[in-house]
Amino acid sequence: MHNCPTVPYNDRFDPRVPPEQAAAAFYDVMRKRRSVRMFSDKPVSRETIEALIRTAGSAPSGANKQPWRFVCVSDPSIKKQIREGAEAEEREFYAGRAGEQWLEDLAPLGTDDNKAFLETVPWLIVAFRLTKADDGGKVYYSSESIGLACGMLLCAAQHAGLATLTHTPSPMNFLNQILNRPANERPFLLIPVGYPSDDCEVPAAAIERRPIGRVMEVRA
Ligand code: IYR
Repeated sequence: MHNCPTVPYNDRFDPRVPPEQAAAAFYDVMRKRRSVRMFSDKPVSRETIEALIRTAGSAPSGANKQPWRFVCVSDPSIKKQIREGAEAEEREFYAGRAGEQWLEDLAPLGTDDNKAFLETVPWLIVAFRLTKADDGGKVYYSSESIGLACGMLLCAAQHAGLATLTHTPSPMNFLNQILNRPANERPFLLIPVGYPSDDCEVPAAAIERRPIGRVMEVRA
């Protein structure tokens, strides 16, 4: 690294917790995550949401351009508009736009075009990918970058004891209109964040994870 000012870094790791233990503990938190579609209306503080967004915003990004914006909605009238916009798209999706194969693949999840949870849940986080930086400059690997940021946001929410869904009504441009976003912002994911409802259930069919041997290949 030439001509690049640096700061010490290796003092920021805690040598007392062995990685085996820390990794297993984190896995234990994350393995319990499920996509939730039955939310409680129990409030979540703005402070909590801000910490989740700070975590997301700490993700690596191409040339550190941070090509993301997270619009956090708790206003009931905006949540209602988002529900209506999403349900309008989903009605067409389930009525045929998805095609037979896709609908067949979704059948075990039991999803449909009713998205009442978009109004019940205390927060909707709408992740927008920036196609250009706010100053009009270039961004790099923006899909990878915002994907990483959203992944970290999901981890942070799970770690905080909150449930999430990665909701992708398609197309999602209605979110630009409702949330008044500029042309350099493309909706990427709609992430409801809250507590599961008391009667929350999730599809039994989606519980199985592929075994490690199918997910991981080792060359040691
Ligand atoms: N967006 C629709 C359909 C849907 C698509 C996929 I791929 C899923 O994993 C789940 C649902 C909906 O939210 O119902």
